[in-house]
Amino acid sequence: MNPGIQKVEALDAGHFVRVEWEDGSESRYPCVWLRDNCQCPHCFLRSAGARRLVFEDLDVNIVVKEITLAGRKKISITWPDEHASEYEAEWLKRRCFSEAARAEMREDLFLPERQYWGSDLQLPKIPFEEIMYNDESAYKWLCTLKKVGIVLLTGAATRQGELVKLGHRIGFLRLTFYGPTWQVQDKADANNVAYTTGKLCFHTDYPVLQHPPGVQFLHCIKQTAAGGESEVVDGFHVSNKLKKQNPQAYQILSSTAVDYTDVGVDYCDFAVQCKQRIIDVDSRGQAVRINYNNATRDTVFDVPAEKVRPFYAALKEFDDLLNSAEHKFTYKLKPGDIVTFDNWRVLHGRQSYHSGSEVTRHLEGAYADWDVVMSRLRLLKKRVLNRD
Ligand code: OGA
Ligand code: NM2
Ligand code: ZN
Ligand code: ZN
Repeated sequence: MNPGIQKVEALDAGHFVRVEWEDGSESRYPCVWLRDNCQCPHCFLRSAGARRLVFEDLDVNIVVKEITLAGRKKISITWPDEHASEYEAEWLKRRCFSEAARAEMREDLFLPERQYWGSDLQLPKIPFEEIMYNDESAYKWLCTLKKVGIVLLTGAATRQGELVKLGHRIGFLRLTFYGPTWQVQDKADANNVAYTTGKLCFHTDYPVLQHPPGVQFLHCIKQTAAGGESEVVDGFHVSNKLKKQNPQAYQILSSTAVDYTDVGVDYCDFAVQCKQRIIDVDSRGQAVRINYNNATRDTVFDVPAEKVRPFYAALKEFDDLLNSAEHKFTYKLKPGDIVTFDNWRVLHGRQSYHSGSEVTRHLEGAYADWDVVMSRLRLLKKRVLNRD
């Protein structure tokens, strides 16, 4: 860390600046980018950490007029209009355009590392108390949630309201039509299949929303004696398996827009419709979000008739892989447990249980957005790693 600069020079008729570091390595910075990112108070609002420079004022063909090295830790550039910019060595180093430096920055900002799992999952567990009061534990919780996709918090009180506290710990919860938090229990005239005693096959929650909740919390307040076991499966791991086993099925599921519907009343009345691909992929074809809930998949299916059966065949292959003993992990929530999981990656289900006159099973649920969770994770990381 803290590299010094050996030498600076302009290259390519002033369109690039080349920095030679003390360790002999070099970085090249395009001048248009340097001018765009001038850190002076005129161009950059320090208090907001944001650019003040307006794009109209940027000359995309700009070249340097003069460049000097100021004591190994800073470079100064004078532009053709005499505007002066200074850049610190450390700031430049972190923004190096080499493939390796960009990969490092990407990892630092987005923690893309994934640990795939199957029935061999060692369900990560942390006491609820610890993550609430200890920053290192909270950091560990969120890192594991990102990397593995599921963490069980243990020992919470067996009453409603613990998830609201958890929401405050990260920032805030995601409000949906089912309310700020919601009660999973057998209800008369249930407005969702989750609010019955029936089996829930593997699903992600809320694919009917354009931006489905990234993270889900389920707090067990009361658990029934027989049945009601939980199941989870790593949707990204299974997607990789499907791609290898049946590329055609993967292609269909990652390209067909499936209609979802949810109509009813809860927090307020709602009539939600959305089209989602069951396996959402990035530009490199890697699965980034599973959108699958068989209960809310619409009867309306906006595809040509001849594409229907091939779609069902593809979904059957995926569903069979999800349910294979090799891939799924079964456990039973105890009162005081809070399961936290990546709702874009982990599909979850539950076994049916018996209904009675009295409520024998009660979970309180809530959602959070990945933006909020990752934001808290970055702040905790900074606090935990900078404390010596
Ligand atoms: C749900 C759900 C799981 C359970 O409410 O969406 O998946 O164990 N519940 O009841
Ligand atoms: N609940 C649990 O997609 C869904 O309908 C998931 C949502 C009712 C808030 C269930
Ligand atoms: Zn400036
Ligand atoms: Zn669910």
